[in-house]
Amino acid sequence: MSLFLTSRRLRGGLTGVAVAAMVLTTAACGGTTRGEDEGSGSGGDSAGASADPDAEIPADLAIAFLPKQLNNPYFDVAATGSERAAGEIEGEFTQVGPSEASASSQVSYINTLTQQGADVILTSANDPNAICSALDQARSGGASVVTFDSDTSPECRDVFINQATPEGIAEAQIDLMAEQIGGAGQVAILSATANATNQNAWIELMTEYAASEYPDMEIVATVYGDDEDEKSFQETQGLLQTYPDLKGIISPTTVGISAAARYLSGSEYKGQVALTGLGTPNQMREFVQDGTVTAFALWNPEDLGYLAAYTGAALAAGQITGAEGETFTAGDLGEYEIGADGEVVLGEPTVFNADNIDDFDF
Ligand code: RAM
Repeated sequence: MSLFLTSRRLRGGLTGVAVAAMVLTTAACGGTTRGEDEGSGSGGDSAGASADPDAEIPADLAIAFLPKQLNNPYFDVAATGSERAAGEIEGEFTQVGPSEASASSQVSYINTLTQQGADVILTSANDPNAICSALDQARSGGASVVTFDSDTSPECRDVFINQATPEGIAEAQIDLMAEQIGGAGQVAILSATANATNQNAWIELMTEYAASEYPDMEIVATVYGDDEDEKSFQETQGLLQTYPDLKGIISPTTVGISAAARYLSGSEYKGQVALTGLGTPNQMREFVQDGTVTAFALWNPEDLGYLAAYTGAALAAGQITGAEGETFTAGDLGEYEIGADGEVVLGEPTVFNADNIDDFDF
């Protein structure tokens, strides 16, 4: 079983946790690789059987970026990474997507991309299964499909670019909360949408990890802001009313954590109720500076988009088929290896706090 190669641009922060988690995940995922699945537009053969690592990336690849929703600052940053990669390989970049992150809202966009003959579709799935038949058609039509950020079921795409290991992401958030509340008390989770693959994986792992590592920390509720600013703001307010003894909120979504921070910063709970989770430094800076938030985490979404686009190009070129053990080069980020279940891990998340937040601009 091969280990994932991680980005050469690993950042500081969660080293121990994330590296240990990466090894654990690798050991835990066995079984199928993408190469055993049928229907890949890029081949779908066993490792190395039809991959040609030296194949040239053709010019003018039509590369489509389909986020969970438009106008989410996190995906806007990821799109700049994909667009930069597309520029480097002389591809044609387009972004399309729904205004809301509901389960099937991406289907019609995929169908249109298929009709237009997209070569590469990069998408973060709002639901593990809702877009599978649309993606099947796209792949039958010759498109290579790369999921990033939030996966579909593995058989629905060629490769998934995971931002970090789910264990690393989950444990980081629980450890950050434990540090901020002394490891004890009621904690609630403010998530994005109820069907999101990434959110649900992290919530399950956070719950397990908290129960085993911090028995005095009680996760009392999970609520959904649907990655809408106003709904996330209201859900935060509702949590504080419903749970007067609440010690902290974990929001594993950039939309949720920034809305929760805005609510807390203007309320009596500022500095009293801890808030952590996953946020962009640019959205969270003012709330770290005003004392609402001590520390939170994220990866670099631009790198995520950049790696996804290079992966799509490598698939379209035939450099890789999506099978475990294949390697390819993702521009400035260097070489990556495909792990079990057609998954590539970007690297480790970074923890942001008052000391380092000004070093980041995204
Ligand atoms: C939001 C989305 C996305 C998630 C980030 C952390 O922008 O829910 O899927 O990865 O937050």
